[in-house]
Order: sequence, then C-alpha cells, then structure tokens
Amino acid sequence: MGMVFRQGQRRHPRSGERYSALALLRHGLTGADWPKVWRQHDLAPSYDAVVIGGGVHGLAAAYYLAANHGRRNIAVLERGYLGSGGSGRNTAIIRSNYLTPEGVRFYDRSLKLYETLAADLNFNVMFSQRGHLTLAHSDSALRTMRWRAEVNKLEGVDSRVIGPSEIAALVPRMDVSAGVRFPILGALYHPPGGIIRHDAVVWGYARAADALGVHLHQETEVTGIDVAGGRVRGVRTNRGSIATPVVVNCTAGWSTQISDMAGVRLPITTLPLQAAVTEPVRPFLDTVVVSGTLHVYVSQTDRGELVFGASVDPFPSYSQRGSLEFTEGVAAHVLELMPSLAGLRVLRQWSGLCDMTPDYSPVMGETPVEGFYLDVGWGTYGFKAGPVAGETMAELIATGKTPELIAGFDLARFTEGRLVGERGAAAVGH
Ligand code: PYC
Repeated sequence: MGMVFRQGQRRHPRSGERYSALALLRHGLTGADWPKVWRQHDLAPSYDAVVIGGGVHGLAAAYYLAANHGRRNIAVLERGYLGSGGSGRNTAIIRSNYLTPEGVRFYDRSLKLYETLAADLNFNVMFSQRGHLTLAHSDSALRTMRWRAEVNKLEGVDSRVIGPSEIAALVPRMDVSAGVRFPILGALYHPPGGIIRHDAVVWGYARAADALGVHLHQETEVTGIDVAGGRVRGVRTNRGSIATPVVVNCTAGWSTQISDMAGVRLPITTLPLQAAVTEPVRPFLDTVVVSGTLHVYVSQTDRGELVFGASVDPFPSYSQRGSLEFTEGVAAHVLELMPSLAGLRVLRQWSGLCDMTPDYSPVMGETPVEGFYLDVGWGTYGFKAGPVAGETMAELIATGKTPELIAGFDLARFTEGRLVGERGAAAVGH
C-alpha cells in the first residue's frame, strides 16, 4: 500500500512531496519517510454523520458524502482495522449478471463505478475484467441461465448463454466431456465480470476519504446508539461518546446487533462463508468459473494462486475460521471440474460473515428511527456492491430523497410483501 501516480505525476497527492524513481526505491527498501495513507484523529465530540463499519461500504459512503455532496464533518468507526471484516475476506468477484431487473441495474452501476475507480481514486485497484462463467449442469439450471441472460440483455448488460465447446475454448482445463458425474451443458457468460484487489479498494476509498477530511477511527467499537423522541442523537463507543444526527449502519456480521442498539429489528440470519487459496502456479485460468450445483467458484489471481469459495455454512455462526469439511468439499468439487488440479496445495483458508435476508437482496435506506440508516443484509454479494451502495447512501443522506436504484431494497418490503427474489443469481446454491 502506498503511493500511486497518474502518469508523469511526481508528487504525492496529499503531502505534495516530490518523488523520483530513486526516492521510491529508497522508501521501499528502508520504509523511511513513508507517508501515511490516512491519518489518525482524536474522536471529536460531534460529527454531522457517523458511519459504522470501516469496510468498503462504510468507506465508500463516507467518501461519496464528501466527494459528491461536500460533507466533510464525517466519522467512520471501525471496531478492528479498516477492511478487517467482509471486505478483506471475500473472493473479490465483480459482476452484474443478476436475475431481477432491480438487481441487474443496481450491480451494474457498481460495476461501472469499479471500471473507473482506479482513475477516480488515483489508486490502482487492479480490476481485471476477465469474464465470468456460471456453469449449468442440468436443464433447469440452463433455463435459469437463459432467464438471467434475457433480463441482463434487457437492462443493457452483456451476458449470453454459451455451449460446452465455447466453454472449453475459454477454459481449456475444464472437463466438458459428457460422461462425467456433473456434465456441463452450458454456461451464462458475462464478459464484463472479473476480479479486483479487494484490499486496494479499501485503501483507495480510505485514502480518498481521508484526503477530503473524513475522520477514520480504527479500534473504535460502538457500544450504544442514543435515540430520543424517535430520532438518533448520538453514538457511544469504547473511546467516548459522539453527538450526531445521522448514523449509518454499514456493518456485516454484526448488523443486527448494531440495529438493535437503535431499536430497529432486522430479518437477517448470519452465516459464515468459507474460502481458500492455493500455492501459486503458472497462469492458466483467465475467467472466473462458478458452479452453483457443485457449490464452488474459482479464479486465479495475478500472483498465480487459485482462490476458491463455497456456499455459506449450513448453520448460523460468528466463527471466522475455516473447517476441514469445507476444504474436503471444495477440493472434491473443483476436481470434478478440473481434474488436472489434483496435487495443488492449499495455503490458507478463512471465512467471512454473510448477513442473509429472506429474499437475498440487501436492506438499504431509512428506518422508523429518524437519522438511522441501513446499508446491510448483503448476503454473499456485499463486496461487489460497495461503490454503488456508497454512492446511493450518500445521495439519500445528503438530499433526503431515496435514489430510484435502491427504492426496492427498503426494510418495509418484508412487511408489505414486496420481496426482490435474488436467490437464483447467487454464485452458488445455498
Ligand atoms: O455472488 O459472485 C458472487 C459471489 C462470489 C462469492 C460469493 N458470492
């Protein structure tokens, strides 16, 4: 993490310090005078808005409040370090090939924001639009892929169903023969999808928000939210109390506990989702491959490692550790698709917490408590939504008007029977 430059630029964007190639090398080797990417601040007694959660959602909301709406007196509170939750634990897949028109439009705006994010933040987020394949192993899966492709096309999103020979051309190592246990009948191919460097997204938003005056507070745990007369008055933390008229819940895993503090109940169940990474090997996989039936997705990083993920664990838990059952299952499923990977060693595994809603769509917007906003319930889709969630939440808070893109994701839909069923577009079956 460090300095990035527009082509030909020779100054650090905030400090204005001049750099030469030699100075960069000296910084890299010695660590001397390395400028901080964001600053530390004392907790102020009051802020215009407090964002809870220092992942991509919270940082993006704070950044767009500052960048798009000129709001500067904002704090982001993070219990651990920035990006220590879902933002640092996901498998960094970006796509917009959803099933519902609401979902497609929303995630596509996020994908578009990701396309220009490196330039917008002047920070290399390493977005690789290498294409995304969702395999179909049965007629009913193929029908769902066709359905998604049609909705995608109607919304202007590049997606189409392709057959086994085109799949084999894209992924030569894939076993597309007919005699296997789970034959590949086709796939939804989504060329703009891909992977990104998730830490870089967090650091890029953090640096840009800091440069605009946002206070980023790490190791700052929220212990209570003060509500009086039906509106938010402040936030209590392990470092002291803050007066504020606006609190935004941008947490994952603990979204229900934070909302409970404001007296707002959420229809969310929290489940871990596990992932793993292998030793690096020569590049051979340059698309993202997903199989809902086999509960697995895999991509290869720029460093050559294979990153795997599965569906959420079958029971609620707050554990962020991996399990042997997961490793065995994911390895078996990957080998069904690419038998030549046998022998590859797994280096690390971990899990992140997914807040599942009844319809697999998020909960965004206002609540019955004035000034208390929700950006939660991201299930297994949170990271890819970070930019658009930040942009729309910032617009809502600054203008008081709910942007059309998130109108369907309001909390009231669960009591009014307006669900936005997005389960059919989950990366894997749940
Ligand atoms: O929705 O693309 C996805 C996804 C990948 C991993 C978890 N969810």
